[in-house]
Amino acid sequence: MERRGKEWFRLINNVDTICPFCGVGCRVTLRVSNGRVAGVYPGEGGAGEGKLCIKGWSAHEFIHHPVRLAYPMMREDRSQEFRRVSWDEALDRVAETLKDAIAKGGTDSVNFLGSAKCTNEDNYALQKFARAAVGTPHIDHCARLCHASTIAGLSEAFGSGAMTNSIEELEDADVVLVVGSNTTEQHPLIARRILRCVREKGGTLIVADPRRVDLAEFAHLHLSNRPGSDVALINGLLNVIIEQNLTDEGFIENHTDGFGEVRKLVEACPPERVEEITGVRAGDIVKAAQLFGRAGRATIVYAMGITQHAAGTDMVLALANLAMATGNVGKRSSGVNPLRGQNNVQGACDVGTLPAVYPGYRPVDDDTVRGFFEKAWDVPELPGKAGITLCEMMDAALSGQTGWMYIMGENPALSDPDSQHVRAALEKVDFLVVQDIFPTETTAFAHVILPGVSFAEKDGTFTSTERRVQRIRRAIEPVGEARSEWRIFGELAERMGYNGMRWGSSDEVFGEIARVTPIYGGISYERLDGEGIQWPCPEETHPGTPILHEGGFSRGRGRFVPTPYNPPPEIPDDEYPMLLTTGRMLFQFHTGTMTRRSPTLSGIANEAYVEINPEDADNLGIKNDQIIRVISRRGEICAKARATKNILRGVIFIPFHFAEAAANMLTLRVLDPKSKIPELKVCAVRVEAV
Ligand SMILES: Nc1nc2c(c(=O)[nH]1)N[C@H]1C(S)=C(S)[C@@H](COP(=O)(O)OP(=O)(O)OC[C@H]3O[C@@H](n4cnc5c(=O)[nH]c(N)nc54)[C@H](O)[C@@H]3O)O[C@H]1N2
Ligand SMILES: Nc1nc2c(c(=O)[nH]1)N[C@H]1C(S)=C(S)[C@@H](COP(=O)(O)OP(=O)(O)OC[C@H]3O[C@@H](n4cnc5c(=O)[nH]c(N)nc54)[C@H](O)[C@@H]3O)O[C@H]1N2
Ligand code: SF4
Ligand SMILES: [Mo]
Repeated sequence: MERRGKEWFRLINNVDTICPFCGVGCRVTLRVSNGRVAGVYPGEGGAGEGKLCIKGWSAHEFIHHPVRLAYPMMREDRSQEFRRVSWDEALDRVAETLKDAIAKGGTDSVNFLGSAKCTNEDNYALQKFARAAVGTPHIDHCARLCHASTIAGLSEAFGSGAMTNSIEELEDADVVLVVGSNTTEQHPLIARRILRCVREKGGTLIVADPRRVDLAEFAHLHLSNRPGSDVALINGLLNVIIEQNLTDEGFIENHTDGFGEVRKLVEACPPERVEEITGVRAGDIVKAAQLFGRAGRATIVYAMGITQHAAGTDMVLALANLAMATGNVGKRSSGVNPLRGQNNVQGACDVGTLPAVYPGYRPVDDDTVRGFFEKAWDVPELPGKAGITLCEMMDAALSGQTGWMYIMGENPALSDPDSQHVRAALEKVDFLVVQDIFPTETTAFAHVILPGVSFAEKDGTFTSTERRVQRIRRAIEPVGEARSEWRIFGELAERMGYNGMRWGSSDEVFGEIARVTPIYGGISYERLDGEGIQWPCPEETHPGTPILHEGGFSRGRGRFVPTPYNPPPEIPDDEYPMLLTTGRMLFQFHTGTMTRRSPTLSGIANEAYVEINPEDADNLGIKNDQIIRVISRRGEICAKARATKNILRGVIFIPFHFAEAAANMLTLRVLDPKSKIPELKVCAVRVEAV
């Protein structure tokens, strides 16, 4: 075969970018050969310290999968097959139907979902399109299912809803309290720091989780509390800390308000009472409180075990109370550290893919803020009210209020609670546009499917869980006719008669983000060539901010908020006697669109299972590996039983990755009133041998 010079250059090429899976944001180098990504290697340094977990090592495997969406597809109605169409035809149709929908039902009848898998530039473009070109406030994304309660809780307590400290600091803590985070499987390169703290640097680890997760093996104390009982547990810890004078009175006095009310509340939560609610022995609660309260530097790490509850915001507020009462905010190796899940969920939130805030978390109902964006985006009027949230969009679709929906890079048919309800909602909307890189359970309901580009085919930025903005770089040409997402919104904007989105490059989009988002104000692609930059970074000379609230809280003074314990909305009873909690495993990611297409990952684990305590299994006549049926008030699924002592009696655990045994057929659609996050971690079920 003849090789011309240019192709020869392209034969092997290394491109430095960021892992597309979790929020740790490890650096990867893509090895490109003949226009294809042939392998992934760890990039030097960064959060992952030159290491990757198995998902990172396998990140090239889905990119060239034969079923990647390669061209736009369309159909008139859901009874027809999809046909391949040109980009012009598809985008014309999207714009026409959007105009019709607005003419018929107003801008309130159209909804947009952004994507924590896509770049900051992509999400900025989506929310700007929705707000400026369409005029609707109804924009949200999967952060609603994930850390909405963190944003609500930590904003109220501290003034900023992000991880207070940096990943690297974890290893120097005296005490690490890990609550509801299966860190070794879900944030492996953060777990490595915690293990180093405990095994090499003499730190103490406390784990609170109803399952004996791997990290618990290394813990000084494992508190296996009943799912949904964490507010009680944390109030109990604070009770002992106050009782034994382990509070930091100086910090409370100088930096916070409202401690008196919290003190009054937790006085009524002695360890013996907390034991009754949580199932954790009173003696262990006292021990944990003493360890935490006596530490010079205590840090809290948490994830979905805390946030995904109908009382999720209260759970987060309780943790903030604990940190403030012991003076563990605003200094190294301390703080309250929500581990953000998706590769760019932090960034998608930062750039305004949320219904109540413009880029940079500025409230949509503030006239000054709105005025600023009307000027910046050159539109006469922006929506001045908050939009509805993800789960509310599904309700609105079902009730006929929402007639037109655009979903970029999400798979709600599998990832939202109560799948039957969600699928009925997706079926009901008059027109559905889905922009993804693979066919999914959600594209099955679409009228138009648009092929986006994968992380390997685009330039842009992801913001990791430690607020670190990092560059991702295009390594290969788009697969087929796939197009970068922000360009798609630019073209749609033109069709809607709005010309404020004529960017020529992702660099230009980022420049605009920096101009309108003060926390990103001093960041530019040029400055991102090295380590990335942690926001807030307001000016070009600002080095970025590894630790938030140093010397004072973002909101001025920290706010203690009393958090009375409320039981979860659906608890086991005679008919549904077991408690179901759901989550993830190491080898699969969410709805599996990418990981189930990786031979390495699916070769290891590609099957649903139900973790059940062996005593419960015995009582129900269930053997290990036997297929069992799990039934809730919403639906039922069948999967293999996995008997393990690592789970509390009376509780079962199902990972939500597998469409053929979808955990969300069972889950509950009850929302936290403060943050609208659904209760994904507790519902009542019945289990039967099949
Ligand atoms: N391999 C892999 N990694 C991922 C993901 C993935 O899908 N696969 N997803 C990413 C995303 S978006 C996210 S948000 C993170 C999630 O990361 P995690 O939150 O760590 O993952 P989960 O499995 O949802 O839940 C964590 C733990 O909460 C416990 N738990 C359940 N209920 C309760 C409770 O009421 N209280 C307490 N204290 N604990 C409870 C569960 O037993 C489980 O061990 O992972 C990210 N990383
Ligand atoms: N029962 C239960 N349900 C849960 C959870 C739980 O713990 N239990 N956790 C919840 C949490 S924390 C989360 S974050 C959500 C996740 O919910 P989703 O975000 O809906 O799940 P994903 O499978 O990550 O979907 C991402 C989609 O983006 C596509 N994609 C990937 N890269 C790109 C790209 O560059 N461009 C475009 N256009 N598309 C792309 C993928 O193919 C995939 O279809 O699930 C939630 N659901
Ligand atoms: S820890 Fe997260 S970011 Fe790092 S390699 Fe694994 S999946 Fe990728
Ligand atoms: Mo998440």
